[in-house]
Amino acid sequence: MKPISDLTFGRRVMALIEDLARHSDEPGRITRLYLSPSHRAAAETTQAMMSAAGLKSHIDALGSVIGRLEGANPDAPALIIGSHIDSVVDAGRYDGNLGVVLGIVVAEALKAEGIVPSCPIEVIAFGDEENARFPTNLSTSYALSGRYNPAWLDGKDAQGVSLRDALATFRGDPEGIAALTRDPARYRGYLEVHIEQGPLLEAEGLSVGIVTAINGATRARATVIGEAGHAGTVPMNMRRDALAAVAEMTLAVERIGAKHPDTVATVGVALVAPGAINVIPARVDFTLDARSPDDAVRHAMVDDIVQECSAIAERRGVAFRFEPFMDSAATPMDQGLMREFERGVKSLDLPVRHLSSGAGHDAVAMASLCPVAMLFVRCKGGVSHNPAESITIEDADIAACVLIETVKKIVTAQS
Ligand code: HGY
Ligand code: MN
Ligand code: MN
Repeated sequence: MKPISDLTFGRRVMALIEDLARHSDEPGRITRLYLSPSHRAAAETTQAMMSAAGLKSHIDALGSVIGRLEGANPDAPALIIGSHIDSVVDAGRYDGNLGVVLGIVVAEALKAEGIVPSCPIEVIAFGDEENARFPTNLSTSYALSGRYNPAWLDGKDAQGVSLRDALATFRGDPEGIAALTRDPARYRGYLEVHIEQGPLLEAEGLSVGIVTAINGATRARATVIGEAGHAGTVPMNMRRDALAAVAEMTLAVERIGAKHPDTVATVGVALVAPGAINVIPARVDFTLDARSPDDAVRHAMVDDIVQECSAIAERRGVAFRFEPFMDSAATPMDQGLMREFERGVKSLDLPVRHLSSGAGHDAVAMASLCPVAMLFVRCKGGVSHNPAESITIEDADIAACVLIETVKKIVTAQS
């Protein structure tokens, strides 16, 4: 039984997490949207952490932070360890950040043990995994496999700022995107460690689990247009109330999403206009997030939702517009890399538990470049996308030890 360390790694992980958690665009809570000032600050902090760990680091044209250790043979296919440092609104501090700081801790551990990896190792902090600001889909990680959609540059945030303009403010480079494309032959795999964001590991008393596949996801922006009117004078049967229509549509989304045990469907944003107490809502812009491990089931579910919303709009005399902007296929993890994680978990004499991921991750995009695998870490109550998100220092330590052991086996096996 490899002794679990004296929490040295756990303490280091928590310290780096706290260092990153300082960066937010909202006082008193963590909101770090892609290309925001806090994303820039967090990227610079991450770059400094990587440099201190002995990685040659830079911030790329789209804002991702890249740290690279050349290794004994710089021409050997590289191993990438990564995750994201952007967040949702009022986020927790571990979602994404944990996988980035763990990559840095691995680099520190190899340096401390004087281990020169046989191949290059890259640690990457992606910046647009949440897709919470612009209508994009894992844009900064898809760029590495040459799948950046130029239309993303013209997408606008809630304030009407285009991604292109935000990138210029961030000191990124829209002209440098094509050059980010990597040669798949030069990458042997991508490892991502992430909080589970679900209740299973905690329910079974496990610190870590090995991901088998990531569910597919559809995301869309939708609009209902009714008619503004005086809340005091328009009779109820003569209204074209956009919010009442969207309320009915939201319940339809909930009902259809619940039809299958492993599908989910959510209306996460609903912006009401004009938004006055005595005005019948004229317009509602809302979003749909629908997911399933089975792509055919997901597509059928979304078709059902669109059909039902159209019928509701028809009956209520309002206009309904549906604009999908993400169709992310279900993504199986690479069997070979999963076995590497299994070996790492077993080297600590921990039980091996496989589980699927309901949440999306940069690993979905990285699977278009190279083999990918993920390790999940228990989080309290399975809570995430919530400031109450938390992990224990013991689990942080175990995750670090598993990742260090896994990476050491990979990067020394070739020598
Ligand atoms: O929404 C997700 O699945 C991820 O947190 N971006
Ligand atoms: Mn995440
Ligand atoms: Mn997230």
